[in-house]
Amino acid sequence: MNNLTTLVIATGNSGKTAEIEALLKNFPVKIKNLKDFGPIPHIEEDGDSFDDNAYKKASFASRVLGLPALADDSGLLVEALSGAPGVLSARYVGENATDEERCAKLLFEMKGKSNRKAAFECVISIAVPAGNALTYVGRCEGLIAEKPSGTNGFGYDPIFYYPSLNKTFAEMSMEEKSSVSHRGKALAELKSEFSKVLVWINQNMPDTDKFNVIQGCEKTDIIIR
Ligand code: ITT
Repeated sequence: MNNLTTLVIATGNSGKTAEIEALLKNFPVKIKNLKDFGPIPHIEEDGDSFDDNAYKKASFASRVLGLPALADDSGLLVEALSGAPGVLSARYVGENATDEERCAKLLFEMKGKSNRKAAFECVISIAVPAGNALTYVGRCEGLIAEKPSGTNGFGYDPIFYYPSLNKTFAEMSMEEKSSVSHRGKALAELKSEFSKVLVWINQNMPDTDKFNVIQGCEKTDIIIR
C-alpha cells in the first residue's frame, strides 16, 4: 500500500474533482487534489482547444508539485451558436459569474432557436514533470433544454438534456451521469489501460533526488511541448 503512485487531480472545480475521484477511487493509485497542497500559481487557460488547455494545466501542476498530475479541460458546444461557449464555457459570463448566470445567458441566446443540438467535450491530460503527457477524450451529445431542471452536478448540467435517459444531467445521480458523460467516457478509456498508465508514470517520473521542483513561482506562462 505504501508504494502506491500518487496522482494529483489538478482542478479548482469541485464538481469535476468529485466526479474524477469517484471514478478512480478503487484504483491502485493515491489520489490527491489541489487542496492537499498550499496555493499554487494560477495558470492562464489561453489555449485554442480543450487539448491545449488540459495539457497546460496538467503539465504546469506536475512541474510545480513534482508529482504526476491529471487535468481536465471541458466545455459545452452548441450547434446553433456556432460551437459557443466551447473553450470559453467557464468564462461565458466573465470570470466571477455563477453557474446559474452562465445557464441563464445560454438559455437567453437560445431563445426562439429550434436547433437545440449540443455536445459536451472533455480532454483529460496526465502529465509528468518533464512534460510528457497522455491524453484521453470523451464526448456526449444532447440537447439544450428550454429551462433548467434538476439540482445535481454543476455547470451547465441543469440545461443539458440527455434524450435516451429523458433527463437533464442535473436530474441524474453522479454514477448515472458518469456512465454516459464526456468525462465518464474519457475516464473509462483511461481506466481500461490503467495498469499501462501506471507503468508509464513510473518510467517517466524523475529520480526525486535529482529533480528540482519549481517552488514559489509567480503566474507563469510555460509551454513545454
Ligand atoms: P479547472 O480549469 O480548474 O479544471 P474550470 O471550471 O475552469 O476548472 P474548465 O476551464 O475546463 O474548468 O471549464 C469547463 C466549464 O465547462 C465548467 O466550468 C462548466 O461550466 C462546463 N462544464 C464542463 N464539464 C461539465 C459538466 O460535466 N457538466 C456541466 N458543465 C460542465
